[in-house]
Amino acid sequence: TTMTASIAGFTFEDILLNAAGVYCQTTEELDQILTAPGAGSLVTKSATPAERAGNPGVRYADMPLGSINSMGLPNLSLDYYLDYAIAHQDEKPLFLSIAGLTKADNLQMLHEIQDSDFNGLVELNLSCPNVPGKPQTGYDFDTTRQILEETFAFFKKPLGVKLPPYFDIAHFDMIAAVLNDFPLAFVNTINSIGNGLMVDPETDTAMIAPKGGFGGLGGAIAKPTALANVRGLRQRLNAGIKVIGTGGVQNGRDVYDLVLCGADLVSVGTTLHQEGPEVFNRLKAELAEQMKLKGYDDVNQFRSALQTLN
Ligand code: RRO
Repeated sequence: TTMTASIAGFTFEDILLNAAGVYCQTTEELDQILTAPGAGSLVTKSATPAERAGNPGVRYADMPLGSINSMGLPNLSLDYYLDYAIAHQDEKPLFLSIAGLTKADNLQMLHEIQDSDFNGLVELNLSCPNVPGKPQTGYDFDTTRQILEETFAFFKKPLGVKLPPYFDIAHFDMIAAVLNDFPLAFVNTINSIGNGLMVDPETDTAMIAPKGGFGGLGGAIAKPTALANVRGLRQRLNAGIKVIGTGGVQNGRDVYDLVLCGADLVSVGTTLHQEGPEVFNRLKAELAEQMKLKGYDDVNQFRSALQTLN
């Protein structure tokens, strides 16, 4: 069974990777994703110019519907992840994620990456929902355009953006109109569904501490929104912009559905957090089983092939 994909001239030998934020904060975690059977790549924790501790208190919780987090961008700094990525970039094509708190921070980091020996892909995170006082940039179409204009004026390495989920057809049209004006290698959709609230019924208390309990939702509850965003963007974006599908992957059929909606690669967050890096080989085997049931031996045979009624 063939499960390869290509983005910006890179060939991925497997279509699965971690979702940024999960299992990718330290070299110990990154090494496990790098060597996990079934994982075709990895993305590093979204970086800021300097190390950050993130939000205080309980900041991640699992519920039957999925997960909620308000990590607040804890990370070990761009230099840490850039060093890691350069050291390992000959093993697989890798993604380096950055999430500046300001446009100036993003541009500073992109200059450092441009001037470095890094030759992989950069994922510019425009969708962190959890830093108090910092709205998700991807919901501001003018600011998104401004950042991309200033970025592509000097940045020549393969770049994609991590997007927040959109919930209105007009917003799919508006973000696609911005993105199609730039030579993006990919988009990754979706980041967590921002600012949900989960309650512990035993104690009548919010499940996480920061921001009065508000945090980004992932896992099973995110799947229909992820499918809609992958599909909605695949239908609108230039063919040269590839799509990484993220959200709600628990089993091989979930991976299949994201590919059917247009995903080139598929990333795994909440379920990776629950199961650890062995999840990739399980999902790969389950995807192969789903494909066999449908008579496919190559993911390229059903990518974007979703059928609709009428
Ligand atoms: O660190 C976080 O709180 C975080 C980030 Br940067 C993000 O992009 N998405 C998310 O769910 N959490």
